[in-house]
Amino acid sequence: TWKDGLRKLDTDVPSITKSFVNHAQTSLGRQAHNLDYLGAYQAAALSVRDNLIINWNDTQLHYTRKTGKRAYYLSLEFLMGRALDNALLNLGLKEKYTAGIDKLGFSLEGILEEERDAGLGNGGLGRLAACYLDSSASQELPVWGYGLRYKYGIFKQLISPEGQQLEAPDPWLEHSNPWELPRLDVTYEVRFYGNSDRFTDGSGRAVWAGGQEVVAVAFDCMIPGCDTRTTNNLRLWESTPKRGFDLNSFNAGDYVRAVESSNSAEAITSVLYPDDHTTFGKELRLKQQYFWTAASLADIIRRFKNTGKSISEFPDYVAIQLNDTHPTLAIPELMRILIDEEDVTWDAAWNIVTNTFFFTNHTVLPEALEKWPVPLMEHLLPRHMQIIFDINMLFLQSVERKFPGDRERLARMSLIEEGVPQNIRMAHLACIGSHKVNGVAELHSELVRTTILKDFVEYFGISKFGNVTNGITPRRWLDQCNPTLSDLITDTLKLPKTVWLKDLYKLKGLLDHVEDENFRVEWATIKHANKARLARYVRANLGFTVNKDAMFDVQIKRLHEYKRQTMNILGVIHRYLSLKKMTAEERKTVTPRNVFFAGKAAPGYYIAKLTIRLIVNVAHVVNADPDTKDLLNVFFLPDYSVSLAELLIPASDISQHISTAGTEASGTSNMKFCLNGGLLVGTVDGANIEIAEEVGEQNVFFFGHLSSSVEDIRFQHIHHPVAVEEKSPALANVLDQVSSGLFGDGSIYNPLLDTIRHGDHYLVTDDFDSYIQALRLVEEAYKDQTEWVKKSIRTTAKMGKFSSDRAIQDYAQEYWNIESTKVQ
Ligand code: 26R
Repeated sequence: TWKDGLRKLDTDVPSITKSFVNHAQTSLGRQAHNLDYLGAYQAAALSVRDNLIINWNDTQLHYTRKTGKRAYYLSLEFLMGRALDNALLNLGLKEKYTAGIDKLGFSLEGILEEERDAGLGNGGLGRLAACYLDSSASQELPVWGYGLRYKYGIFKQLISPEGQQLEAPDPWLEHSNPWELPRLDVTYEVRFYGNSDRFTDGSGRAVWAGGQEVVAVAFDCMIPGCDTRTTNNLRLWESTPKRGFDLNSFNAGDYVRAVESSNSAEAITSVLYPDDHTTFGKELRLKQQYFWTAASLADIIRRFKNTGKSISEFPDYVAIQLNDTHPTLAIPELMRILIDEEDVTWDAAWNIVTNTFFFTNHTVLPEALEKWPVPLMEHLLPRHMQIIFDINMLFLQSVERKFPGDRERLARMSLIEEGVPQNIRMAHLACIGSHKVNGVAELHSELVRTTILKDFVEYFGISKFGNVTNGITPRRWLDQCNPTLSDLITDTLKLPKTVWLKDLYKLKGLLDHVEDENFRVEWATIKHANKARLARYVRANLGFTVNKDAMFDVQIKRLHEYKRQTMNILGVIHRYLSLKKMTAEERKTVTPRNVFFAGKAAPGYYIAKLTIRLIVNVAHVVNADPDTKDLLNVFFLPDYSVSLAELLIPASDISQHISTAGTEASGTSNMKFCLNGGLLVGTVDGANIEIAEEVGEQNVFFFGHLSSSVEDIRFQHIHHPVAVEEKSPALANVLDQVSSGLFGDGSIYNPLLDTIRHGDHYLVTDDFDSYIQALRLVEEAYKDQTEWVKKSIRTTAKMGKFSSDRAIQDYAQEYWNIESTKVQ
């Protein structure tokens, strides 16, 4: 019988070696004599996967039987990184696998290095989605993720000897992906183009027909929770041509055209757009968005209908979180399905929609607010364009009733921005179609309420607009990336590891040990070992020698003007110039510092690429100068990724989060550094503020103007410009040195330097002196190592709030209204 056939897994060491060998032999067709490390990784992954699949099957069956409310997280990006170590830790099997694999002559550490990162995201938004999946499973919440299975993830970054960023494709599936299950049984057809004809019966219904159809195929990825059997699902869609796709071309003998059209179906999920915080309005991206939201909604509705409940109960059983505006087409798509296919009236449909969706905004930068040209939408999705116009008309009528005669307000709030062409404002659509809207840190949520959605707060009332401060998973960002610190914490708190990992507020117990010298020595020794580990990586992969006894100062994030990597490198130059002026005696008092940068620039972002170039060329000069090379070194580590972050974060003494106040919605790496005992140098922005509230301002190096003055300062820049020389002579000198060729042909950098000399939208000039002062204070503080280590411990101890478990519980309770449920 079926039952007799079911596998039960034993997890003792002999069973683990047996399962590993079985997979090498019969899944991979390999033998002991020809099993290399890549093969060993695959065998290990398949063996671990067996555990995940069994838990995953049981979890899904449990959800189906229980039929309570579920939540779905729609994100165009999931920046997952590697899966094997994470699965082993969450299953609690790492030690046994280490032993079992060791017996076969492999090291687990070596095996883990063979895995490619799943880089299906750009930065903060994508990694946040990954942390939320880990927390949902760990908190035993019925949550699925929905995304796209890009054939190529975020590009591989190469740096030329001149310091230019080059982009290469990331064929991450090349070695096959053991962590996904192709579900050829789960497919949906998705239509593009064609015509939409409204019924003439006044029902508001329409028929959308013609155009092209493509097929979405599901690939399921297992998301294991920590210390629980709950294993949730991340469903990623792949686009394939519809069978018999463009058969007409075949019949006409035009084989090549038929193949071309099949290529165009596959193009939809071929590549992740590498743009971060800038919109381009590309048709293929809009196609991606619709393809993904249509397939996901069809899947969600099919699952709901299987429960036999009436469609009016949909919001009682389904909550859908929109990760930024990228999935906003889900709103008109659900309207379309309800009205055209389910025969629901407009008002009832709108009621269902606005009780189902929740919208998170992740940035207030104007250039990052999505807009789609009306003609493009009309062409690609004619029915959705009609629905959006209808939503807009009814909405504006209602605004007019509330604020009679306020024409300007109507223009500001309209879903349509006037112009040639007209544009659809996706954030407005996401806002009015959602039950609640939230920002990702206190300051950011307040900016959402008072700037980009101010009119909507006045219309809907304040209670629709909340805040959920971001969080990070302590499993990956402490236990996995810093195992020795994790062990020390476990020993010190005298709690089982999974207890504090799942209740991160328990870390405050570390405060009782701050005065214990032995503990402090162990703490510092671990930081030092993590620096040595990073130094070995840099030596082996880049060929540079890194002084592991220096202070490690790290800034790793996407390159962007608002994040001000430029200010950091100009600060480095300032320091270099000061060191050059010192006597040999004076230099002896200086703390050696290694400054690390890593991050990718959007391929079309010229200024960001120039910043990389400047960093690389400053590194060439500074690292080679005999006067300074023992005191100051600069490293740009190419191809930043989740895995590289796992190496860098545990090694940092300080990290830099220096965005112009009001521009970084939250930041999440700031939390990761602090969790690993690194201190912050930062502006009063995003989650830095809440971190300082938790750890105390005396443990954070704050500087710079506050967000409340930024607008005024920008106004001054435009109407009463003051030269850099007057505002910051120190900065003016640095700019002159760059221009005059200290780091190679200075003229190359003028377009970058001019952004500061003229306009200076990101206030580098205004903040530079206080930035340099903050770094001086860092150096002072670092000299007292005893006090420094105390600060480090106190910082880690106060990170409880920033666990993504807290964040996801907040969403579950205040937004989705879903409950934890234990898999039997
Ligand atoms: C191209 C356009 C549509 C686009 C705009 C913005 C594409 C991608 C983005 C990325 C934005 C939304 C993003 O990643 N924002 C970051 O979200 C993090 C998680 O909430 C925050 O920590 C971080 O501060 C914010 O910049």
